[in-house]
Amino acid sequence: MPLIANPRSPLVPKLSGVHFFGFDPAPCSQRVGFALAEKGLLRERAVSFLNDSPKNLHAGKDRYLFRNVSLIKHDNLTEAWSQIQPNMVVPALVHDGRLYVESMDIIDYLDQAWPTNPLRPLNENAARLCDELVQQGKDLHVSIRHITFHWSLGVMGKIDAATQTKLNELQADDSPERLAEFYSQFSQNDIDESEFVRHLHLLESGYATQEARLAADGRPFLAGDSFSTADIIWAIKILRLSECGYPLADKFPLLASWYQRIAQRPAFRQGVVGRYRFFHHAFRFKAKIEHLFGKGIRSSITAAA
Ligand SMILES: N[C@@H](CCC(=O)N[C@@H](CS)C(=O)NCC(=O)O)C(=O)O
Repeated sequence: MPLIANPRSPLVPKLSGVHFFGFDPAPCSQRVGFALAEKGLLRERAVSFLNDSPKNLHAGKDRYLFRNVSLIKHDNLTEAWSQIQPNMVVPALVHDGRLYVESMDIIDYLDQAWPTNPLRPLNENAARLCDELVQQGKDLHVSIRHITFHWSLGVMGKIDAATQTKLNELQADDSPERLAEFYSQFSQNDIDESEFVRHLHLLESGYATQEARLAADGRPFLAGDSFSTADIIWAIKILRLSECGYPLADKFPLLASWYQRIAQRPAFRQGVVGRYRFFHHAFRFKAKIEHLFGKGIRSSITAAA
């Protein structure tokens, strides 16, 4: 559901130009930040997501206004956010009063609206493979959520009973994200360690597929000769795992070199990592300390091997 035809939020129709609602450390938001930067759209300034002062209703040409939805402060678990994104997750994007949700659909929209530097390969076979890899990446999103909460956020990812009750009330009955169920189980320690390890293995089998393809023909990008949305979604998956202390280079060396190349792209530096240096380093530091004490993702890999 990329376009929400009649948004409930009174803010949406007031916005002109591009407004990106996101949270810099969140992987789904980072995908869109990466794509916007690849399209040459510059972040004009950042405001809080509901800011409706007249000077912030309009974003200039080839620019976007960043509207911060803090997942730490649980901005996403509010009525106001549910009126913009009914599944209560980030990101969302408004372009000239039209509201788009779902990160990969937003990227497809950007690709059509700003056709220079296409993000979907022009070659038909490569485009088909790109779609397949994007779908594989989307399917693994729930694994990234489990891994992030377990090996990165820990207790910081738990919510209290009052927030849970509010979330249960606000979440749409048919929400595919099942955020309320996830928070309830996670906050009450109802998810067994083996379930987190299962998600890690699912992600690793995705990494193994990419590694094998890179080994087969030395291709520079995941879908072939050109950079594509497949590189966007998979690079962000690796960024998240690297912040959990995952030893990618030891386990998947070709994928690690590919990732290094992607991470050198100016759009990745500007649109992704440059936006949240503090959290990026804090997550990595936490993972290093845990490793020193024999905890964290590396010890789980060793224990499961
Ligand atoms: N299918 C959605 C998934 C979005 C999603 O899960 N976003 C996460 C951040 S990566 C989120 O907002 N989680 C809310 C939370 O953790 O409270 C998309 O691709 O846009």
